[in-house]
Amino acid sequence: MCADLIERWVDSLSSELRPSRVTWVDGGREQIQELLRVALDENFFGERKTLYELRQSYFPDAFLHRSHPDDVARTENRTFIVHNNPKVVGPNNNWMSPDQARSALEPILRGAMKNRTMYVIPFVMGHPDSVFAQPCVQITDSVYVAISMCIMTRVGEDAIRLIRGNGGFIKGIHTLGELDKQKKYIVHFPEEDTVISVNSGYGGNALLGKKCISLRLASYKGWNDRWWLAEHMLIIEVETPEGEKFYFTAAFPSASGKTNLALIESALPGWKVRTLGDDIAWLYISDDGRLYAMNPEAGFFGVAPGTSSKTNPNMMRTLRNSGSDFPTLFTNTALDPENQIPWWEGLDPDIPLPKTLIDWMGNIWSPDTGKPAAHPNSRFTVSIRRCPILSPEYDNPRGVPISGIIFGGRRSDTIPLVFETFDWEHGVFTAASMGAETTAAAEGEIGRVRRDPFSMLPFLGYNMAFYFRYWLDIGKRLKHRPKIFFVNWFRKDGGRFIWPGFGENMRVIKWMVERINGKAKGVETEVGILPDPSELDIGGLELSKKEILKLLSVDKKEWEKEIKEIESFFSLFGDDLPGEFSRQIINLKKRFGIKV
Ligand code: GTP
Ligand code: SPV
Ligand code: MN
Repeated sequence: MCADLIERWVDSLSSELRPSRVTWVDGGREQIQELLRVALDENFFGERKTLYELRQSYFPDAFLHRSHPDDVARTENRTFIVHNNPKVVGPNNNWMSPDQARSALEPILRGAMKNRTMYVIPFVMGHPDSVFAQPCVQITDSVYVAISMCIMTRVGEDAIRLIRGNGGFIKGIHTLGELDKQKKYIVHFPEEDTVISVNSGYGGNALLGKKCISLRLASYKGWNDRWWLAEHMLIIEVETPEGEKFYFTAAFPSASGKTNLALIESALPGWKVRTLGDDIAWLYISDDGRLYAMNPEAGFFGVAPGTSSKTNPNMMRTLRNSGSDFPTLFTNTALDPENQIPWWEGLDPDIPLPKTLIDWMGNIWSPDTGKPAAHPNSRFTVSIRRCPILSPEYDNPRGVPISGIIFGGRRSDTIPLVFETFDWEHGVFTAASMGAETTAAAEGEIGRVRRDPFSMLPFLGYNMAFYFRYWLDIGKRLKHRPKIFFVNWFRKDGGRFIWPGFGENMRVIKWMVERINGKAKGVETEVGILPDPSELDIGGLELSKKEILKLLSVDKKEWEKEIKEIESFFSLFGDDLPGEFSRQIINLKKRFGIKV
């Protein structure tokens, strides 16, 4: 009956899209090998091959894909939410009416898969035996996307079983179309559990299980269901030298450190971290009154530049690990043609700059171009099963109980290295006020500070004011509320990062654990509770006293500017903004001695 359900849907799509073949993807080892063969033989828009085989002895099972040079990041201004009521969609999203969506998409979809294969991919987001388990089916005419979906999600039998039980599934329709930038649309229909994405083949635009389904549709669903949340968060397990375990989630905007913190190799002896997820967390209120978290994905789609054994040794181990059924794809990295291995800026010392180098577009690269050889948003797609520090709890259908939620973003100034908020309401308000510098993960200007509440601005499927209210409400319903922390690894002095970051971030996590178990007292400031400098374990770091004070400083002038920007952002939401936020703004101003 369920196969019928999918088949009927596939039939109706086939008559619209007109593929020459339909291939059902089961995610099995043999079929993936077949898909890889297809991709290695295929021309990508007549310009280059879809996939290049790399030297397997360095990165096992590794392949390189070059996307269209105009299609290298998420495209927020072509991303839409369709709803009858624009108010539900909110000023944080691009709204489309159902009619507009139909008339924009229908002409593009008609015959779009002519002379192409349509891949039908049934998959589950969330542990298949968990309360979350969302069965989905994506169709695509990109074999690269089909292989990527097998790495990033749980493809196959479980999905079919769940669809049979459920009688329905989330639908993803993806076609490369002509890769015409003007006709690129990533359109979400939260009321119909559907996403349609056309004219892009890249990352979050095309792997629909990721941002489209697991954040935009899922956040809407969670809000409607009133018991769960879909968040742009990593999940880690922290084990103290005494063997006590704490679970944290952390939300940083795109390309701002989630994958790195998720796989952190602790710089502190005796302190261990294990990974549960690096990008998306689904959270729910459990019967025991705690907030639990689960990673709905099954792979990492990580930023390559900057990744090395110096910064992220556990990711290098993951990429060099063998023994998974899934290949590893590198997208838009550079290539060392002599050794057939990928290369990116920051890979030194693992692989020093090779004598000759092909850039991410396939041209011979030379340093005097002044441009990076790998695209700044070049990425690897790798199964989470390859990760040597994967927590066994990743396979626990219950998820893990969260003790602390961390928020952060790139800020050269204003935001201290770490602080804890006074309580849940203050935490929600502060997360809602977050600003961060933009990165190469999305098209547009890079390095501009914009408000990115909860690091969800590009990913929330409904009105952000309603989301703020929902977060406040969740706090009221929790018996044991996680503590809410803020971090900033990116504060600068004279153009240089003050904090060493990466493995050393463990020192900050340690302080959080000591706030949770009551060992650290902290110091109250205008913005929250900061560590007393003596409470931060900085032994062995080359940081001057002046630098520590700078990292922990709260500057009134900088905050006056910050508060103005927060108020101006909040004004977008008018009366929909929770009343609690006006009180929080007044209190914040009062603590700074600013007139209210
Ligand atoms: P998305 O996959 O886009 O959601 O990104 P992400 O949040 O997982 O970011 P990721 O960990 O991939 O980091 C992005 C960039 O930030 C990389 O180039 C890292 O080298 C850099 N980065 C990560 N952590 C730190 C840190 O602690 N300090 C500094 N200075 N840079 C960091
Ligand atoms: C992000 O941009 O936050 C990513 C990459 O994780 S993408 O899948 O392209 O959204
Ligand atoms: Mn992300």
